[in-house]
Amino acid sequence: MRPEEGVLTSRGRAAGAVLELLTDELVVVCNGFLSREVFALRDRPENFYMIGSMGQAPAIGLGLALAQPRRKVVVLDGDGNVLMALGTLATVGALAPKNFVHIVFDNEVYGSTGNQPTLSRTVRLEQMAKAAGYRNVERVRELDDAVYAAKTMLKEDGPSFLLVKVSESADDVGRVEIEPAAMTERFRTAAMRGTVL
Ligand SMILES: Cc1ncc(C[n+]2csc(CCOP(=O)(O)OP(=O)(O)O)c2C)c(N)n1
Ligand SMILES: [Mg+2]
Repeated sequence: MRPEEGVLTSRGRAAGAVLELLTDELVVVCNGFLSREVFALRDRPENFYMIGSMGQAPAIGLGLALAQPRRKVVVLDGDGNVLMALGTLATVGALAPKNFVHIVFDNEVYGSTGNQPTLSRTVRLEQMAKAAGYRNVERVRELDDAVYAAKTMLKEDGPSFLLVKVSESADDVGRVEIEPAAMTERFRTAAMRGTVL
């Protein structure tokens, strides 16, 4: 079902639609409710949930993308997270890994801590990414457009940045039910699969 004109889709629906597109990509998810939603929607060994450290997901994804150039790395991020570590946009833009896809679900709030407004309503994060040197940059408000852009970015050379405007209402989901050490170990195994050292 298409959301009403002007009404934004929930982040859970947008994230679910993006997750359906994935095959063997390595995924790094930012901290907060997005990690919980992704865990509930489509947990897989190729997912790394950044539990706790805000702003760090793209830095981890960048390291992975450089270490595994033949593997697509997808970072699922939030507006507050991006604003916390804006310098990482410059590092990604400067190093320009072709296999790096950065998808930001922008609800214009710090939703995980009580919907305090962020600056993403006025500061165009996708324009900052463009200025930093990301190769493909899109800003979308509709679910169909998000799916189309994500599908395209998963195929083409990056670095790519997709900003998806979503509503601030969060779905009711539980915590990430896997210990960080176990999650890291299974992620490491999944990331090394197929790698010839
Ligand atoms: C350094 C730091 N400051 C604050 C927090 C608390 N915190 C956890 S998630 C979050 C909000 C993240 O915002 P955003 O990326 O927009 O995601 P949303 O919560 O909207 O899903 C905050 C403030 C933290 N974990 N680390
Ligand atoms: Mg947010």
